[in-house]
Amino acid sequence: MEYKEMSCLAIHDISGVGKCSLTVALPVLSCCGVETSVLPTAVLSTHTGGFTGFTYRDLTDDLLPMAEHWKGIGCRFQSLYSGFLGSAGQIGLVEQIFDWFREENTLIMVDPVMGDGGKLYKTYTPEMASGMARLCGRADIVVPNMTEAHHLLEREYDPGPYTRQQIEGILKGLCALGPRMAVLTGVWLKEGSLGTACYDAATGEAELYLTDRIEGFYHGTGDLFASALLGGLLNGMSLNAACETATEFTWRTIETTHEKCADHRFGPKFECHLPWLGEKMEACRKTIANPADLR
Ligand code: PXL
Repeated sequence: MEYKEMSCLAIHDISGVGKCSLTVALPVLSCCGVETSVLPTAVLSTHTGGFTGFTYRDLTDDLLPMAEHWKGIGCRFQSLYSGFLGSAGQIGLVEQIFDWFREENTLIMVDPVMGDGGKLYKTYTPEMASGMARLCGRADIVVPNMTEAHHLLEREYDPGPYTRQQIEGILKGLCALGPRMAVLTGVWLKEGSLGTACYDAATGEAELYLTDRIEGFYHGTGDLFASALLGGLLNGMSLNAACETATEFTWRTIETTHEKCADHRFGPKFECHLPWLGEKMEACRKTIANPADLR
């Protein structure tokens, strides 16, 4: 099959209510002009962060048969993007799927979804820790929050504030696991700020993108940020430009969620900001003859 520029295989769960993972990745990547195929790792009634009584159907046994079928019909993807995984076994299968679909120019993004606010999610087991670090080692870019980064680096969680030096140390530690690029969320230097930081081991350059902190905890914003970041990179943005754009998109969404939603468990109110994101992507495409050449 012909190789498609701007295509993605997204490997995450699908949570029916509480916008996160695939229900965020699909609309955001589509809005960025990225043709997205999905490999659902599990089907849940809601995400696991804040609701009780959610249903959980594990799809581990379907992962390889689905991927085999795609191999058989000649599917190829420009990027592979993994997020929430349900078990240590699934991590090994995703590694195998990366091996099957990786080509010379494939961009592999791993969002090592494990926890937030210093705590691991209920479904995350200790044996998944080493597997997730190994999976990150197979990626070109990893996108953890501060909780996940500390866990991956086997450091005791530090809630912040952080110094630039600390943040650079974490970014470099993440790249030492194997990926060329690392992007951190939940970065802050002083009261009232919050944002992201990115690092490219090839250039040794680190950059921070800080915004005004909006009080509260917003489920699904990590998935929103990572998906917009990938969209930017596939459109030919530099790591810094993609990180800046994804940070602003996430901040705009949080502002709307803060204003309009009483219960943040139901997910970020991002839909009204998709046109803004789409315009940023289109503006970038217009300046670049062949986005794939720039990666
Ligand atoms: O947003 C991360 C995420 C993804 N998928 C599921 C989750 C969470 C976070 O709580 O529970 C099922």
